[in-house]
Amino acid sequence: MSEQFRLTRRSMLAGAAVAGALAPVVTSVAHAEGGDIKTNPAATAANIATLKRVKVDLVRPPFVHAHTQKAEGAPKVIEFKMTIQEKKIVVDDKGTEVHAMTFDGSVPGPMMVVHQDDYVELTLVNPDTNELQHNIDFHSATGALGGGALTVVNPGETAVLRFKATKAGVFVYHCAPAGMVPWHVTSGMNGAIMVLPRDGLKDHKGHDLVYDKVYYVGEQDFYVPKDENGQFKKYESAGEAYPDVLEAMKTLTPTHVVFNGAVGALTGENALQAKVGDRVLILHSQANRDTRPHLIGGHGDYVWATGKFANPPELDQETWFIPGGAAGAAYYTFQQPGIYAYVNHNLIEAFELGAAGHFKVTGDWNDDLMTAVVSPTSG
Ligand SMILES: [Cu+2]
Repeated sequence: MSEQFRLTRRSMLAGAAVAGALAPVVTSVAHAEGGDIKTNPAATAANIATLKRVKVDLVRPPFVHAHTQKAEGAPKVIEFKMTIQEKKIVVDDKGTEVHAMTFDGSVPGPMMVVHQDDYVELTLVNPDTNELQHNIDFHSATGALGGGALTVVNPGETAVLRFKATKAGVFVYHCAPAGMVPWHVTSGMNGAIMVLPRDGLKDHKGHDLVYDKVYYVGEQDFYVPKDENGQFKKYESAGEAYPDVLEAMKTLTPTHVVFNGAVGALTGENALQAKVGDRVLILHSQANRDTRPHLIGGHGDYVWATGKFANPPELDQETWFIPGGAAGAAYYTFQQPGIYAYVNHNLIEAFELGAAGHFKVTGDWNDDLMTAVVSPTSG
């Protein structure tokens, strides 16, 4: 058994994990320990040393850390740190539990923002209190499985990855350890990075699109095993749950499809806030499964459904399609006050499985846009 398949220093999960690790899908992960990748740090060190460094503290979604929309000055090295947390979370109001795997403790992991041609330098910490091996694959990065091959960290290990953000857009990142990729991703271990064009976002005519607010919605499908009575099962650990979760995953039928880690995580008191006139950028990722965001009573004025800013945005969208493994961006100026539902417009997933959030918008009502000419009246 090669070193790359060593899941954990703890033995508990060895049986299940090794079985998974031998799946043919991972045969391309020959570089998982970085062993046969030849890097040449000297070639780039001199260049990197001249660049300004900026340390960014990540924040919990749906919020996004402070950033400038246009880059200031030359490309920089943007330093991030994420600590992997394996933790039990409750994913609905019935107390259903998932042994989640998370970047920095949240599902999804935090949104990172840089500008095109900046260098992302991530310190990835896997504390020795964790049970599992993890890594990170950035869809925005080039080479080495998106960095997955260079960041395999066992409990107690830390890795530092640096990559150049050459392409502008919103991109998924996710954990992808050999043999366990879908388990880790559907256990919550995914997030997104936004690489802004250095000159900021533009509309279809090349004019600036400045946003007043940005929110990050991470959509997550969970596969919680059920017992013979149809009740969701509880487990002592991720390892104990693994065989049943694997069978539930293979049905391709999620038991929960949620925004930001749980049913109702973005509703009620946690609704996303805006005012009439606010220009809001909604970033939406789905690391595993297709989705189709829709703002009920609003629109996507400018939408990059697949999230890549070198393409002109589509205008005036009602619903947009984000394929699994991608992140999209929608820009909307709110016109009316009220509560808006923001949903996956597979309405079964929205209303029965959880894929819905709320925007709470304050301001004055515009009768010209809509008015109740005759309120519902009997007779
Ligand atoms: Cu992981």
